[in-house]
Amino acid sequence: MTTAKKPLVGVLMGSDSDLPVMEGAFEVLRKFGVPFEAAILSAHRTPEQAAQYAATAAERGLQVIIAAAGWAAHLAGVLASKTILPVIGVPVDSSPLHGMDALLSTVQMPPGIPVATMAIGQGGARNAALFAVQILALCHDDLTKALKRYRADMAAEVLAKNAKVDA
Ligand code: RP5
Repeated sequence: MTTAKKPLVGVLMGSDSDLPVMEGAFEVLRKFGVPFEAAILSAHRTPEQAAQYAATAAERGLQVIIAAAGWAAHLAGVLASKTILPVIGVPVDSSPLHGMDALLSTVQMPPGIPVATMAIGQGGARNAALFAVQILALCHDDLTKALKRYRADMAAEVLAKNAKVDA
């Protein structure tokens, strides 16, 4: 999956079973008009290809990587070890431990190789995309404007609910 323009964000998933969790991230990136690519690569099942993806990401024009994985989720950490691009990790709730295992294996990077770890599951997926947009906004004024509009719309939506609160 690749958008027409040259991708700025690479979204990797450890398995195609992670796709439904990541739909929200794709939706956010599309909403902000951020070109992205998505692929299935695993730290365990396709370790060479995952490492190669990260090692060549910057020269291919990517500026941020989002990595989603469940169980012992080493994908984000492995990618982060092969690139100096910011890597955002999404722990997927696909295991019998409901993602707590993925959360800890994604967030508990030893000092030296950080992974910006989001919340478990669909909420984390959406936030990963928003965080990627915020990183890109550092060099893209149009994204800064769009993010401010997004926040204002969100606040207005919340405040509008007060009209319906019967207390
Ligand atoms: C991880 O194992 C994937 O990220 C996925 O969340 C989990 C289960 O993968 P499948 O067995 O469904 O392919 O590597």
